[in-house]
Amino acid sequence: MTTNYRRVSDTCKRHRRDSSTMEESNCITNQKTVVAVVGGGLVGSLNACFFAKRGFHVEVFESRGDIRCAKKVKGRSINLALSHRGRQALKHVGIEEKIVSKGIPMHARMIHSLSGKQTPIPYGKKGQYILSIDRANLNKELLTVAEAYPNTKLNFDHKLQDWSPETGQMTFIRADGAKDQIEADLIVGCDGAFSAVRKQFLRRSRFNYSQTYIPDGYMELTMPPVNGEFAMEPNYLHIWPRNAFMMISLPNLDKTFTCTLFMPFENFEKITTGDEVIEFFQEYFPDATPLIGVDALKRDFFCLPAQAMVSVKCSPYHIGDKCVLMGDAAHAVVPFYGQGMNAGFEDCIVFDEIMNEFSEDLGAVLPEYSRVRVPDDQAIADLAMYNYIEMRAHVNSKWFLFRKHVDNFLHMLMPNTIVPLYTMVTFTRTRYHKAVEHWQWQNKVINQVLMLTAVGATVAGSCLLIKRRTDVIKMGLSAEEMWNRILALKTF
Ligand code: FAD
Ligand code: EGU
Repeated sequence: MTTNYRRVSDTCKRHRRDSSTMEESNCITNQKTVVAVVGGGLVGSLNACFFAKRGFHVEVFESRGDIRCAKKVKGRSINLALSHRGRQALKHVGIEEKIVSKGIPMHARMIHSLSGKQTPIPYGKKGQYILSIDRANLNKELLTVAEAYPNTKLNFDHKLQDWSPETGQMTFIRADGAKDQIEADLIVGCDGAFSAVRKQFLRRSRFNYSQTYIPDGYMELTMPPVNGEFAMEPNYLHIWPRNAFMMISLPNLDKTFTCTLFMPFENFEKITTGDEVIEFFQEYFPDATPLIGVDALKRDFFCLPAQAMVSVKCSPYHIGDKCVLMGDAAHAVVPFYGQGMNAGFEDCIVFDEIMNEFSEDLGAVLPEYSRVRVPDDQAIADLAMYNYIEMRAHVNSKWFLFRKHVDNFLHMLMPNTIVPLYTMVTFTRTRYHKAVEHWQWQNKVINQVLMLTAVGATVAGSCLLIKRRTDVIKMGLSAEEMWNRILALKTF
């Protein structure tokens, strides 16, 4: 085996030298700090824009090839919910409109009950909506914007193998097995949940790290158009809440929907034949089954195995003035709040704000970034995990509707005091940990109000009972069921 080490001066350092001899006015990289962004995914490519905007010399290293050259993967268009925090970050680098124009607004959730009944629940007022965005397209656009800066270079097919916290020297492996050694002043780890940059953090003292796999896997299925039109109402986030099973569906520009089925691996494993798939879907998602298509289901269910979901927390996010983690590399969250990318994008804004505050003094900026951002990322990681547990424990479609109506009703009564948690998370830049604090406070208030209401209702009910001993069982909910629900509210 031959290992070919390219010299450091072949890459970054060369850029520095070249630019000093070039006459072009936009080559101001002479003497500039070299920032290596490891990972050209969503957060890496956006971060490259943030650093490029400041005039740093930016090198992006991505292990895969250029996704803009990749052939289309037909039938699988994976989408994401983009909300306020993510949009604000895109705005900072001037591409909010470009991205938003290719997104599909979702003004409400559409809850599908087992019987096929669909109930919309708005996200908020008219202007409050989230966007369904094509992940691959977003990544492509971000790469193109980053590349347009003269002081940015994209290096595909560069997989980080290791790096040195002492020197900042990185070793990359190329597709042909060749190795590249590259030096940078600042390494920004945006290489996702299984970050290679983070490995050096794990070797250090006083670095906190935890990762948790949830028992569920997810599987993405495509719902094709019907007669050239969307098979369901397009401007909604469709949800089939079934306790341990859940399906979520977001619209795509090509009039398909991407349905994501969340289910314990144990249950995935029990389904081994095409007929069992149909049986399962007919039982839990009868309305969606013909729309996805029986034949497609039988085929696609076995195309790819269910994917795992991991929650990662760590702190601090930096090593000296040399390296910092952002996005999933710093905080992978389970997808049950639709915030992973949004939080990663907000990381970039927060870092940018601190860069302004500390005049780009990396020795001061990096510790401050860890100090400010860790509590917020941990709060959203906890919230997402909490919502996963909550949805599994007792969220069927009726309960989901009930909870959202209670939230919205109280918000309507006291718009400034009671703000639903998802509203603070999704439509504001309230610090995640502050949103949690406010939520815990208002839950106390809500519980007290509900308790009083329940007591009042019980008293009133008793009076009625004494007056006329009619059939109380006629009420949709038994008193015991109602009481259990009120108790369950305490955990929200
Ligand atoms: P990634 O997107 O993982 O990118 C990391 C990049 O680094 C990749 O391009 C990878 O090739 C590269 N890389 C990895 N290792 C190396 C290496 N050694 N050297 C060089 N490059 C490397 N978020 C939302 O905001 N809204 C949603 O609706 C939403 N839905 C989701 C649904 C599901 C089912 C899942 C699993 C996640 C969802 N998320 C959502 C979360 C979102 O996908 C992530 O938070 C987001 O992709 C994180 O971006 P990133 O750039 O940090 O990491
Ligand atoms: C999961 C997977 C509804 C995309 C959380 C809501 C999600 C998304 C919710 C996926 C849910 C759950 C919220 C948004 C969003 C809701 C939210 C979850 C987008 C509390 C592509 N979640 N998601 N909450 O309120 O705040 O509608 O894969 F089912 S968007 Cl789990 Cl707002």
